Amino acid sequence: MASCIPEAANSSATKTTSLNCITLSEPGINKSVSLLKQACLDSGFFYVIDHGINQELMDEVFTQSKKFFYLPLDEKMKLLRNEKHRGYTPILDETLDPDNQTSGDYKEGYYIGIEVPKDDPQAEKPFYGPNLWPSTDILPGWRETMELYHREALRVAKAVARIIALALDLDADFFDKPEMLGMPIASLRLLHYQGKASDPEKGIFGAGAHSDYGLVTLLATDDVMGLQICKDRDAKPQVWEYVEPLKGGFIVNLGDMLERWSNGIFRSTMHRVILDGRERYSIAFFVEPSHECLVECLPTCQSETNPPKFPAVTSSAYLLQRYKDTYADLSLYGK
Ligand code: AKG
Repeated sequence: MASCIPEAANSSATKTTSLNCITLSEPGINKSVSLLKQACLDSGFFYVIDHGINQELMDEVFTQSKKFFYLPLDEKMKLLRNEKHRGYTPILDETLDPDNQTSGDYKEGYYIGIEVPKDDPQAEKPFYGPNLWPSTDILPGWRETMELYHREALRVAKAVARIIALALDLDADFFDKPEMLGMPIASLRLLHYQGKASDPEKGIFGAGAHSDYGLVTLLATDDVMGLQICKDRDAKPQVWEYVEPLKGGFIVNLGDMLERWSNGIFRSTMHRVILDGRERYSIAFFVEPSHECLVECLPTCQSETNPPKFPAVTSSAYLLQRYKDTYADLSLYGK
């Protein structure tokens, strides 16, 4: 198994999963297609290395993220998320698994999307619009760091999407089309778990069990363990395994839209965050296709005996519903 995690680390913790490691460097691309395909059919999670984002930039995003979350709550609340899902999300704002949680997720976050100026007609559409930015007096250089990382992470996601396309027997540029990743709903989300210990029995989680919504998610984490995946959502009891952090690499998982495109062949795997009481930071980059993109079963994934399992849906309709199901109403904050 082509894992990036040394053998000793894998075997010392029995409940740590082993993930395939995909390189984005040219000489390894053919091998990457088969490793990625195997991972997509199995756990829906894999590591990505050699992605070309330098460690200084990754470190700087974590540094700037900490600076933001260290601000007093009233400063952060001035940037409370808006109806476009940009800005600050306080502790308990999101409840990813309402059926099994007794409170919201014990995490705070910050959403940054593709910047669409207010006077651009596209800004009318859900999820497009200008970002909310902390003042440069308080956090100089913050916006520049996040914008650079957003561009770089999108470049990496598009490279991963090309390998996914090949693994699905499609042309490599299948997801590059304007209606797909031309103007994606690509959200950088800074996350901070303040250290409340999780207690699954009592319904308390850093992040409740969920699958991601879009095409792929690139996740960078600090070295605090917390992410768990459940490969078989129908198993009783469910079996959860930790995913080991990988410094400098991304933990990548597939989202629901890819599961729908592939007729359930590629897996959008359930995951959650369980905390042992330590503080934890992570940086997620969610890649969802353009607003109007119609997500429907690919011709290569259906046949007479295997008809489409999911109805076609547009990217934004699917996302709006999922956000509605999991976020507190903005009116709770007097908005
Ligand atoms: C999410 O925000 O969807 C996550 O699953 C975050 C995972 C993590 O922080 O490790």
